[in-house]
Amino acid sequence: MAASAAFPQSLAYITASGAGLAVFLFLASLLLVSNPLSCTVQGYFYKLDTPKVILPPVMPQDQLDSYSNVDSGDNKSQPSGFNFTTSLSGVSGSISEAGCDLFKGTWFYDPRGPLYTNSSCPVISLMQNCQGNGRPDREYESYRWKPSQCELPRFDAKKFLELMRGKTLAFIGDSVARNQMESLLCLLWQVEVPNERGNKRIHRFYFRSTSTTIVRVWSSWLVHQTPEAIDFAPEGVTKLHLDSPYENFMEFIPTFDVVVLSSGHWFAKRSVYVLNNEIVGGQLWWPDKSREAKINNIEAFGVSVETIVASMATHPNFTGLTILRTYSPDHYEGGAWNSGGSCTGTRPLEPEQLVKNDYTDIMHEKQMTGFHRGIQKKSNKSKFVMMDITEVFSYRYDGHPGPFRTLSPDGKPRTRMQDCLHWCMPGPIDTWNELVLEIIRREYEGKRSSSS
Ligand SMILES: *[C@@H]1O[C@H](CO)[C@@H](O)[C@H](O)[C@H]1NC(C)=O
Ligand SMILES: *[C@@H]1O[C@H](CO)[C@@H](O)[C@H](O)[C@H]1NC(C)=O
Ligand SMILES: *[C@@H]1O[C@H](CO)[C@@H](O)[C@H](O)[C@H]1NC(C)=O
Ligand SMILES: *[C@@H]1O[C@H](CO)[C@@H](O)[C@H](O)[C@H]1NC(C)=O
Ligand SMILES: CC(=O)N[C@H]1CO[C@H](CO)[C@@H](O)[C@@H]1O
Repeated sequence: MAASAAFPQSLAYITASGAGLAVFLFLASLLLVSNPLSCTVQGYFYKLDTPKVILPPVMPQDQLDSYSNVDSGDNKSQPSGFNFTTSLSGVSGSISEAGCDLFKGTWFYDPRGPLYTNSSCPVISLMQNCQGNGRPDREYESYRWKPSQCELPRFDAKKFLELMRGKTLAFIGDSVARNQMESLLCLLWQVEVPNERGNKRIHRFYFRSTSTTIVRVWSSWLVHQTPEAIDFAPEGVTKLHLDSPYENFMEFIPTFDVVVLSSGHWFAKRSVYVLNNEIVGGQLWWPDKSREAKINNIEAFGVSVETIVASMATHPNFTGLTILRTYSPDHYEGGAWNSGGSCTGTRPLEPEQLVKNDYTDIMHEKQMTGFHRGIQKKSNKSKFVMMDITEVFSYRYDGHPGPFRTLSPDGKPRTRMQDCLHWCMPGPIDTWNELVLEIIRREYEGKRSSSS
């Protein structure tokens, strides 16, 4: 795929078909709600380490935005206490616990089918309600994950609530975090309807039987962001302070027992990267080509992960368990989200069908590196687990809404822009919560057997 034009914004205008959408995008950008114009097809050259072109990030921009949330209000900045290096060593491998690697295995068909449907769960977002939006096939709902050396049990809502008695689990991050939280709510809903509490900054669902709270805090990048001009970056374009954690979340951290982190896809969006108050790079923003950027968006992602992990690992009052859910693979074929890309699978890929996605792979690698660097700084009693779903879910090109992300007024699915990033519900994303349950079980219940 060729590297694209020098003016990605105008390209985005052209490809965003429909004047209404373009006007919306334009107004939204004026309001600084977010930066909706940035995502477009673009090749990326690596100055620092890899002398190769990597396929561009693709992202269903309007969908990420229309998940209603932008990072909420507060913009107080936080001094950074961390010491970053930008050297680029790779780390790979996956966490194995209790003698069984949960992330090596196979997908299999389970005729029992999913644990809920679009009728038995009232909190499925329109965009994930694939059946409700007319998706004709449903075999994809019935695949389950089998780790090679052990079982991953079907989600047991009662067991989850019992393990989480009196505790709070928080999903922190982007729209994929929201997708996972809604999946968990659907799974739990089958045994108990929660009370909804909270506000725009922090959504809370409370399960009375066990005093368990499920929380969601929106944060696109997990680091501090500001709109104000800095040096040669004007007001308007988002500044990401890669060395400061997202402050709204840090404030609540001591009250969380389990935290599930989700980020990555927003690093394809336009923003300016700031380290130690100095501009070190920009994504889809670099006005002065004579300057050299010190880091690209992929490295910026790695630094952001190190920041958030380190800030949790050194927080004086945090004693909880942090689960870093690795980069969620998307599956656009034949184009990007806005240029006809689609995902048409109806069952998981076979191992020999898997196509490497260089962008996904390097995002995953940087995330791992950031994670390991972050936990090296650990000084408190918190725990960290990497939930390494990236490769496992690379097989699930069948699990996205694709064209069935919404119903058009005539009742037929829209095909103009597909969503091959988020996951249908019910669908593969329910497995993430089976993995979370298993990780929590090992943490709270499996202490005695974990060294066997
Ligand atoms: C925070 O944002 C408000 C407007 O929302 C602005 O008036 C204020 O100066 C900002 N403060 C900082 C520290 O960025
Ligand atoms: C920061 O890193 C440099 C280079 O690795 C090291 O020499 C220095 O001691 C570090 N500073 C702190 C405060 O950790
Ligand atoms: C659920 O999906 C079915 C198709 O399987 C559809 O007929 C029904 O309208 C959907 N219900 C909701 C509430 O989305
Ligand atoms: C940690 O807890 C102590 C005691 O409750 C409190 O004084 C302190 O401000 C807390 N620190 C942070 C960073 O929340
Ligand atoms: C319980 C515990 O070990 N708390 C430590 C967490 O880390 C901070 C420093 O970041 C220490 O001050 C706490 O004592």
